[in-house]
Amino acid sequence: MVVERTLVLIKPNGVARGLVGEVTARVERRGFHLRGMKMLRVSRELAEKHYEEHIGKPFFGELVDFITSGPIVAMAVEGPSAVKVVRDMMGATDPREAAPGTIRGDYALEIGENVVHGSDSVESANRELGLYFTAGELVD
Ligand code: D4T
Repeated sequence: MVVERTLVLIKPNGVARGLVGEVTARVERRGFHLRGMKMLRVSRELAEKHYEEHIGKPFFGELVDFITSGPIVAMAVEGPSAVKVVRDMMGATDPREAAPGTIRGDYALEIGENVVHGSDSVESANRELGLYFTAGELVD
Protein backbone atom coordinates (compact mmCIF):
# COMPACT_ATOMS: atom_id res chain seq x y z
CA MET A 1 0.00 0.00 0.00
CA VAL A 2 1.39 3.36 -1.04
CA VAL A 3 0.46 6.20 1.29
CA GLU A 4 0.45 9.54 -0.53
CA ARG A 5 -0.34 13.14 0.24
CA THR A 6 -2.33 15.28 -2.14
CA LEU A 7 -3.60 18.85 -2.25
CA VAL A 8 -7.34 19.45 -2.22
CA LEU A 9 -8.70 22.94 -2.82
CA ILE A 10 -12.28 23.96 -2.27
CA LYS A 11 -12.55 26.75 -4.84
CA PRO A 12 -14.25 30.12 -4.24
CA ASN A 13 -17.66 28.95 -5.44
CA GLY A 14 -17.47 25.89 -3.18
CA VAL A 15 -16.73 28.08 -0.16
CA ALA A 16 -19.38 30.66 -1.14
CA ARG A 17 -21.99 27.91 -1.53
CA GLY A 18 -21.27 26.43 1.88
CA LEU A 19 -19.75 23.19 0.59
CA VAL A 20 -16.68 23.13 2.85
CA GLY A 21 -18.25 20.70 5.29
CA GLU A 22 -19.66 18.50 2.53
CA VAL A 23 -16.36 18.14 0.66
CA THR A 24 -14.34 17.68 3.84
CA ALA A 25 -16.78 15.08 5.16
CA ARG A 26 -16.58 13.05 1.96
CA VAL A 27 -12.79 13.04 2.10
CA GLU A 28 -12.71 12.06 5.77
CA ARG A 29 -15.47 9.45 5.53
CA ARG A 30 -13.62 7.74 2.70
CA GLY A 31 -10.86 7.18 5.26
CA PHE A 32 -8.35 9.87 4.40
CA HIS A 33 -6.60 11.92 7.07
CA LEU A 34 -6.24 15.70 7.05
CA ARG A 35 -2.62 16.69 7.64
CA GLY A 36 -3.15 20.43 7.11
CA MET A 37 -6.07 22.77 6.47
CA LYS A 38 -6.49 26.52 6.01
CA MET A 39 -8.72 29.17 4.51
CA LEU A 40 -6.92 31.77 2.41
CA ARG A 41 -7.32 34.27 -0.37
CA VAL A 42 -5.16 33.21 -3.33
CA SER A 43 -2.94 36.00 -4.69
CA ARG A 44 -2.48 36.38 -8.45
CA GLU A 45 1.16 35.40 -7.94
CA LEU A 46 0.19 32.14 -6.22
CA ALA A 47 -2.51 31.44 -8.82
CA GLU A 48 -0.04 31.88 -11.69
CA LYS A 49 2.44 29.53 -10.00
CA HIS A 50 -0.24 26.94 -9.30
CA TYR A 51 -1.57 27.01 -12.86
CA GLU A 52 1.74 27.62 -14.66
CA GLU A 53 1.15 24.62 -16.97
CA HIS A 54 -1.88 26.49 -18.37
CA ILE A 55 -0.11 29.80 -19.12
CA GLY A 56 -0.96 30.82 -22.69
CA LYS A 57 -4.14 28.74 -22.91
CA PRO A 58 -7.36 30.60 -23.76
CA PHE A 59 -8.93 29.94 -20.38
CA PHE A 60 -5.88 31.00 -18.31
CA GLY A 61 -7.08 34.54 -17.55
CA GLU A 62 -10.49 33.38 -16.38
CA LEU A 63 -8.90 30.58 -14.36
CA VAL A 64 -6.73 33.05 -12.43
CA ASP A 65 -9.60 35.53 -12.06
CA PHE A 66 -11.82 32.79 -10.65
CA ILE A 67 -9.40 31.21 -8.16
CA THR A 68 -8.51 34.69 -6.82
CA SER A 69 -12.16 35.86 -6.64
CA GLY A 70 -12.82 34.82 -3.03
CA PRO A 71 -11.55 32.73 -0.17
CA ILE A 72 -10.67 29.09 -0.74
CA VAL A 73 -9.96 26.20 1.60
CA ALA A 74 -6.75 24.20 1.10
CA MET A 75 -6.26 20.73 2.57
CA ALA A 76 -3.33 18.34 2.70
CA VAL A 77 -4.97 14.92 2.44
CA GLU A 78 -3.15 11.68 3.21
CA GLY A 79 -3.97 8.04 2.60
CA PRO A 80 -3.56 5.05 0.28
CA SER A 81 -3.14 6.16 -3.35
CA ALA A 82 -4.52 9.54 -2.29
CA VAL A 83 -3.74 11.30 -5.57
CA LYS A 84 -5.80 8.98 -7.76
CA VAL A 85 -8.54 8.14 -5.29
CA VAL A 86 -9.23 11.79 -4.46
CA ARG A 87 -9.39 12.71 -8.17
CA ASP A 88 -11.77 9.82 -8.74
CA MET A 89 -13.94 11.18 -5.92
CA MET A 90 -13.96 14.61 -7.62
CA GLY A 91 -15.02 13.33 -11.05
CA ALA A 92 -14.19 14.66 -14.51
CA THR A 93 -12.77 18.19 -14.86
CA ASP A 94 -15.84 19.14 -16.91
CA PRO A 95 -18.69 18.65 -14.41
CA ARG A 96 -21.15 17.86 -17.19
CA GLU A 97 -19.16 14.69 -17.74
CA ALA A 98 -18.62 13.92 -14.05
CA ALA A 99 -20.46 10.85 -12.80
CA PRO A 100 -23.24 11.26 -10.24
CA GLY A 101 -21.84 10.48 -6.81
CA THR A 102 -18.64 12.39 -7.49
CA ILE A 103 -18.19 15.85 -5.99
CA ARG A 104 -18.37 17.62 -9.36
CA GLY A 105 -21.08 15.26 -10.55
CA ASP A 106 -23.22 16.25 -7.57
CA TYR A 107 -22.37 19.95 -7.11
CA ALA A 108 -21.16 21.53 -10.36
CA LEU A 109 -22.10 22.19 -13.98
CA GLU A 110 -19.45 24.59 -15.34
CA ILE A 111 -15.86 23.64 -16.15
CA GLY A 112 -14.67 27.08 -15.07
CA GLU A 113 -16.36 26.71 -11.67
CA ASN A 114 -15.82 23.06 -10.86
CA VAL A 115 -15.81 23.49 -7.05
CA VAL A 116 -12.66 21.50 -6.20
CA HIS A 117 -9.08 20.89 -7.24
CA GLY A 118 -7.02 17.77 -6.67
CA SER A 119 -3.38 17.27 -7.63
CA ASP A 120 -2.95 15.09 -10.71
CA SER A 121 0.28 13.24 -9.79
CA VAL A 122 2.53 12.67 -6.80
CA GLU A 123 5.01 15.16 -8.30
CA SER A 124 2.28 17.79 -8.73
CA ALA A 125 1.05 17.10 -5.21
CA ASN A 126 4.47 17.73 -3.70
CA ARG A 127 4.91 20.91 -5.72
CA GLU A 128 1.42 22.21 -4.95
CA LEU A 129 1.53 21.33 -1.24
CA GLY A 130 4.72 23.40 -1.11
CA LEU A 131 2.90 26.35 -2.67
CA TYR A 132 0.04 26.31 -0.18
CA PHE A 133 1.65 25.06 3.05
CA THR A 134 4.92 25.56 4.91
CA ALA A 135 6.41 22.44 6.49
CA GLY A 136 5.36 23.75 9.91
CA GLU A 137 1.71 23.93 8.85
CA LEU A 138 1.54 20.19 8.16
CA VAL A 139 1.32 17.50 10.83
CA ASP A 140 2.54 13.93 10.74
P1 D4T B 1 -8.16 21.45 -11.34
O1 D4T B 1 -6.73 21.83 -11.60
O2 D4T B 1 -9.04 22.61 -11.11
O3 D4T B 1 -8.31 20.35 -10.36
O4 D4T B 1 -8.65 20.80 -12.65
P2 D4T B 1 -8.13 19.51 -13.34
O5 D4T B 1 -6.76 19.12 -12.88
O6 D4T B 1 -9.21 18.48 -13.24
O7 D4T B 1 -8.06 20.04 -14.81
P3 D4T B 1 -6.98 20.91 -15.56
O8 D4T B 1 -5.70 20.99 -14.81
O9 D4T B 1 -6.96 20.40 -16.96
O10 D4T B 1 -7.66 22.34 -15.59
C1 D4T B 1 -7.41 23.31 -14.58
C2 D4T B 1 -8.63 24.17 -14.39
O11 D4T B 1 -8.90 24.93 -15.56
C3 D4T B 1 -10.28 24.98 -15.79
N1 D4T B 1 -10.50 24.77 -17.22
C4 D4T B 1 -9.88 23.70 -17.79
C5 D4T B 1 -11.29 25.62 -17.93
O12 D4T B 1 -11.83 26.59 -17.36
N2 D4T B 1 -11.47 25.41 -19.25
C6 D4T B 1 -10.88 24.34 -19.89
O13 D4T B 1 -11.07 24.17 -21.12
C7 D4T B 1 -10.05 23.44 -19.13
C8 D4T B 1 -9.38 22.25 -19.78
C9 D4T B 1 -10.84 23.95 -14.95
C10 D4T B 1 -9.88 23.43 -14.18
